[in-house]
Amino acid sequence: MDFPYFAKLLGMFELEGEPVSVAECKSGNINKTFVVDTSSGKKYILQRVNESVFRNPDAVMENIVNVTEFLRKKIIERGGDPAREALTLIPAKTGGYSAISDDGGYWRVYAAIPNAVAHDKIERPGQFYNAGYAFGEFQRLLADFDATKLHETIPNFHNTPLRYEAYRAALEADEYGRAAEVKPEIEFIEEHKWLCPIITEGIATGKFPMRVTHNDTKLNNIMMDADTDEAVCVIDLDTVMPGSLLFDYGDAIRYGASNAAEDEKDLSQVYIRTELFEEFTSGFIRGIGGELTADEAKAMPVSVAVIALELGMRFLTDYLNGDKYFKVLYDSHNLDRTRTQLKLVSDVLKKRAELEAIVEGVLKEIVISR
Ligand code: GN1
Ligand code: MG
Repeated sequence: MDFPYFAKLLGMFELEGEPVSVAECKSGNINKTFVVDTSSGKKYILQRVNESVFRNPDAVMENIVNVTEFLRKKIIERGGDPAREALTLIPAKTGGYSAISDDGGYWRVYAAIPNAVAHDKIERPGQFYNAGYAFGEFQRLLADFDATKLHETIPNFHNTPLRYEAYRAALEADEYGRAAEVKPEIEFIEEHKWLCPIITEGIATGKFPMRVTHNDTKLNNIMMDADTDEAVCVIDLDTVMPGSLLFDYGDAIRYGASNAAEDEKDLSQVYIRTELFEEFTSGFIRGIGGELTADEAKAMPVSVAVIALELGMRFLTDYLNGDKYFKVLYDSHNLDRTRTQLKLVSDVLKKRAELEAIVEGVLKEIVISR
């Protein structure tokens, strides 16, 4: 893909000015993302939706349009700046918000959010509190969104027992002859498979209410003000679907409170930083306006282990299947990622009582300050 390729593609969207440069943004394991500078000074984010992951990209776009419109109204009502705090999709010249490139790719363009950055890791105290607040608030703002309007863009996305079944099927097939080298991981998953049904069963019995959730709450899915670290906008709405609060909470902590990156090879560096756990929890519960049930609160720490195990199994499944789902930079990338997630599972379980006490402490503080 060279500059003329992008110029032609961008010509299909209503941009202000002409594109002058296009640079790939490497973060993100699924879609391809590019930052576009234009002659008008406006910046844009160009994305190719991965259609082997999102089988119905039109449904993804419909969800994003609906959710974004809804959030934009709420942001205006509270006196916020919708140009910064809500995503702005750029219309395609032929209608809608997507265009197909000559090679058949499905593309969309967002206006870049000025003076905001996405962090891959926590750099300063307070950032993770802000992230927690933003993801909590995201659920609160969507509490009265009509969930029947949402397409299920990836069915069973956080169905952990089904993720286990998929992993077992990949293991049995062992198409790439990789099963022999993952014996310790197989054993670990067997020992911990009791975690799999915790959230799905809670949903089935009504213990954990269904909400509209983000479902991919990595730290870098929040744009933060470059100067103040204030959380400006929640991005990557591709997987917004009905779900449990615990999906978003567990996923955010397993990523952002980990001391190391998702593909760290030195496992002694991989553990949950309890001070970050506390920051996020405090922000999240406040962001959601304290509107969570006692059962949800109690399950917060263990949900981190559930989601880490789920993602560990997803990475291992992909490793066994020949690395077809997640972008990989080297042969054993998915295996390294598997190992960090499994390490987090054991660390969370080891610290479970301490983490539960932190959640209780945060809840008490909120009750007192009310
Ligand atoms: C993928 O592309 P990205 O980084 O936003 C994945 C998430 C995983 C994450 C792990 C649609 O998200 O579920 O948690 O990688 N998204 C999809 O890094 O599968
Ligand atoms: Mg993302």
